[in-house]
Amino acid sequence: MSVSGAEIMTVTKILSNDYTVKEGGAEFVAKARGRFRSKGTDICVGDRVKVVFEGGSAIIDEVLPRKNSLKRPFVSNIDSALIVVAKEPKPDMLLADKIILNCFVEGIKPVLVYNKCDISGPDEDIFAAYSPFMTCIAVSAKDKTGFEALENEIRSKTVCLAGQSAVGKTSLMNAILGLDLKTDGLSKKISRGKNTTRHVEIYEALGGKVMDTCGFSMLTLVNIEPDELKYYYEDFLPLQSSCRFTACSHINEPDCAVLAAVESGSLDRGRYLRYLEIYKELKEERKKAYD
Ligand SMILES: Nc1nc2c(ncn2[C@@H]2O[C@H](COP(=O)(O)OP(=O)(O)O)[C@@H](O)[C@H]2O)c(=O)[nH]1
Ligand SMILES: [Mg+2]
Ligand SMILES: [Zn+2]
Repeated sequence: MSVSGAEIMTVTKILSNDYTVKEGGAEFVAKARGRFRSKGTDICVGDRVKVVFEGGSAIIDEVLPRKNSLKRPFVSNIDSALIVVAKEPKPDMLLADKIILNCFVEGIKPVLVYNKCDISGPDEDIFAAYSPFMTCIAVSAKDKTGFEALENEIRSKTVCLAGQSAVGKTSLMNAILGLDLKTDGLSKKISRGKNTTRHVEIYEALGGKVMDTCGFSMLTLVNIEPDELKYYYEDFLPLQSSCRFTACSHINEPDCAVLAAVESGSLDRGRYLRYLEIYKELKEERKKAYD
């Protein structure tokens, strides 16, 4: 590592204005140039950055183009998002659907991880609704049920654990890595103020990288037209050609095959109602943007 030269490194942790950057065996706590602290140009965990050294300090000088990114959790350059739900706390499937939508828009593989299976088996309705179009695995951080499948989703990849507070993200991280990170579902308290939603940390595991993130709630936060929403519902796509109208949005059009599938019970009603909700939110966001 040359002192005067620049290095391309990965941001692995952000606390206030301290950015931990790593590459190979090297690790520094860097500051970022002022221009990266204004809204919309923030650096996130997962970013590949150019680090320069000035007067003995590491400075982030440039952020390389992102392969992809999520807004919440705010991370970049990931292969997949492990969306964790559990019997307790009650699953927030609207949040899960929004993360799944973000994943499909960004080309990230979403995986549904149903944790705490030692308490009760996985929710059959959730598996029936989601397993037709995405990988769903049932696990327990407590007794390591399902860990072979879970580890296969992590091996040699960069993945992020996402989902509500207290579903067991940090516990899963601990069980996978044999670590002892604080697990009370309240880890968000360790970061301050506006950084709460972006406290993320990367750990190396199974030849890959895992990012533990905090619980959060989420607005829609994808930049798509409401009428494009249907293209990111892989469970609706095979039905599209059976709708009467080619441009059917599956909202209130006559002879809609998606609605018919909901009525007949072959598509999950909850998933469809959340689709309507997200569609409505996207419409409202558009309206705000153009008002
Ligand atoms: N019974 C059971 N409890 C779990 C499991 N995983 C996590 N918990 C508990 O759920 C609570 C929240 O876990 P934590 O890992 O902090 O959740 P996080 O907020 O998603 O990181 C803790 O009390 C854990 O002990 C599990 O597989 N089984
Ligand atoms: Mg946690
Ligand atoms: Zn339709």
